[in-house]
Amino acid sequence: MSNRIAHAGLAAKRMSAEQAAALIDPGMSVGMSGFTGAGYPKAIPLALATRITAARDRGEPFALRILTGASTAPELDGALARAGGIDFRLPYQSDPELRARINAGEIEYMDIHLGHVAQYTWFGFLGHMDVAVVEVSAILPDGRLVPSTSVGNNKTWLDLADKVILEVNHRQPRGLDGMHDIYYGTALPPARKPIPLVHPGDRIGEPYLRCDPDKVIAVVETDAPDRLGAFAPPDDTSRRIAANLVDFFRQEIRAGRLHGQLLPLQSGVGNVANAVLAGLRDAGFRGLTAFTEVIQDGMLELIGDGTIEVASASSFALSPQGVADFVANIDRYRERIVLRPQEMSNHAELIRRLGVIGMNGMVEADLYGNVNSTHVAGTSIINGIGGSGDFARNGFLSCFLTPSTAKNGAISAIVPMVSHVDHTEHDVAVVVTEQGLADLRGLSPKQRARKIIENCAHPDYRPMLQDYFERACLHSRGRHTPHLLPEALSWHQRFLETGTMRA
Ligand code: 0RQ
Repeated sequence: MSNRIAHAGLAAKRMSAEQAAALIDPGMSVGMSGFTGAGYPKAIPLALATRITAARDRGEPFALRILTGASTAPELDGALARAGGIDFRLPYQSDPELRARINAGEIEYMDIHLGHVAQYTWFGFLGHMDVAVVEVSAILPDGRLVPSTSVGNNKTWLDLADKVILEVNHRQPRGLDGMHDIYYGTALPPARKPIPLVHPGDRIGEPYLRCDPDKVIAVVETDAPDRLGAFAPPDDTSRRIAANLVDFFRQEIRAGRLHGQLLPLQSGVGNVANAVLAGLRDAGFRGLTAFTEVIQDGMLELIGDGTIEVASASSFALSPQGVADFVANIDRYRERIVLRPQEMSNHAELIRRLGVIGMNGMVEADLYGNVNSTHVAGTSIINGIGGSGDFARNGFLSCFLTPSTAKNGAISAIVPMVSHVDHTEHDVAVVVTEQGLADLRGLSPKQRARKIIENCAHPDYRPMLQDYFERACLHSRGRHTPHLLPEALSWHQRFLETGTMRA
């Protein structure tokens, strides 16, 4: 028996990925593990893609509903999308092949708050789940599962799917055992009870996933790494964005609205997020905590050097160097990292109770503080809202960060009106670019507009925004939120027609 599969009944269900993939039929709703490129099944989706391609070559339709934790990797989203095997997908995704097919109208994609996915599935809002395909790092003698490098929605998929297929990945470090905290106390309204978590490091559940062995129809062994990208080092722009935010935190401490250890941090993915974390360390912050969904390199470094005492998340998104450091020091990290289901990492009740500081990237913000995190020119999806909305609405402070321009200056990240709204003006407290920071708390729409133009817009676009705002104020004779409706989206139109928003 494999030393990772200690349950005799489940060991007897071992088979190849091809045999397991043959158990998944066209039209099924499949819940897969995986969150930001960690802990996704590595072999079955590839085998499934081969099977789907063969079926389609024979002229037989074969497509699936695919639900995950968040983004996965080319072996899952990429391979299935390329095979034409996905007809519906949720939630967050970031695979280029999948994105292209969504934007080509071939795949229906539902963008949904990461914190809503599990409860919507329990409510029955997302339909029936036929099969769960979940990567784990080991199976215990009693059939409980040692989770892998992400937890995501695995608990919900294992509970609700009719059948379960497990991938046991020998490459995942054994030292993951004990890092997870799976809370089984959730209930449906009106029977819900308060969740007993009052500090990011609290362990309120158990380290293992429960799974009815009778539901398991296949166990596939793999030995493959999570597919991870290397992060570019912070550039000058992201360092300036980070410096502006760190200065703001210092002012908040001086004003008595934050204490020296701040409040639990949530940090989005990407180079700007990494730069902000490095900026906090360089500024001498110590004893911080994180209540976030993803631990990426910047956060791991801060946990390693003691800047962050404890971090709660649902997954990792590490570069190969980050993985090497994590594996080498896993016993130390296990004391400081808690991996939870995303229904906990992104739970409104917990984010509100802990007073989390949300720091997320964005595509564009408008004069009044509405934020678009997901769409180019209002129509093409990039990745999805992910967890940003969970933190923006419920956090102590919601900060949105971006370079002031994109595409070598052809696009302004500050526009008259956003072309798609993910976070409304009511959920956005702070907008930060390399130009400066706009603190929007307690301001009316017109006050916000002046601050965003002055502090955040790129100098090339500032006069254009000023001109738009002044004419809008004149034209609307002081109305509450001045706009020139025929012009409000003209910057996006100009970009589509001429390749630049510049007039
Ligand atoms: O595209 O690579 O083709 O050039 O968007 O932009 O500047 O590399 O920044 O990696 O931080 O991503 C909003 C997408 C920013 C991300 C977004 C283009 C730009 C580039 C990426 P190219 P950058 P980042 C926790 C929180 C939503 C989910 C979230 C995101 C590409 O932060 O997905 O916050 N957020 N989750 O050129 C047209 C603009 C643009 C633009 C940038 N104004 N117009 N294109 N781009 N601004 C994590 C999870 O929830 C899992």
